[in-house]
Amino acid sequence: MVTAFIAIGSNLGNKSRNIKKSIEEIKTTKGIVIEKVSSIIKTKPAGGPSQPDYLNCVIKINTSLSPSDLLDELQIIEKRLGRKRLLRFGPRTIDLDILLYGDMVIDNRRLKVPHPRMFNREFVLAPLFEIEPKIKPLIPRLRKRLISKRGR
Ligand code: ROI
Repeated sequence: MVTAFIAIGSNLGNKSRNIKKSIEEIKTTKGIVIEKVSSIIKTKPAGGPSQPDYLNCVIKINTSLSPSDLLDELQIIEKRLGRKRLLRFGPRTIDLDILLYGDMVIDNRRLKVPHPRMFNREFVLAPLFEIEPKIKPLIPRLRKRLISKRGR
């Protein structure tokens, strides 16, 4: 079993229900056990086109799924909840991002872990630190490892 962290965001439709529904779906996925769920926080959209405010949250899971199988499952849940990929960085019904997967550094076309944009996103870091305060001092190291792996 590997500990992983997932960021959840929604800014279309019934945002609170979308987030709760996604957590229910994750909970019933084989190979995933939810350990912790952060508060759901209201946040201003960071980047992208003008769009509604978000609700964001982070969950901690234990999983027996590989990173790519975990990504598959999360994308199936996004589709089931009605996500359509319209615009990059545009508004979305539900967004499920893998932030961390154990201490693995992954950099392929489908998946980058640690999530390369998590480090300067308060809407990710605040709920992450709420449920996993001990991760806070590790953040600069995580970021450096990702950068050295990607060779820039
Ligand atoms: N901004 C906030 N506040 N929350 C998000 O989940 C979020 N997701 C995104 C972009 C458009 C970058 N901005 C966001 O993908």
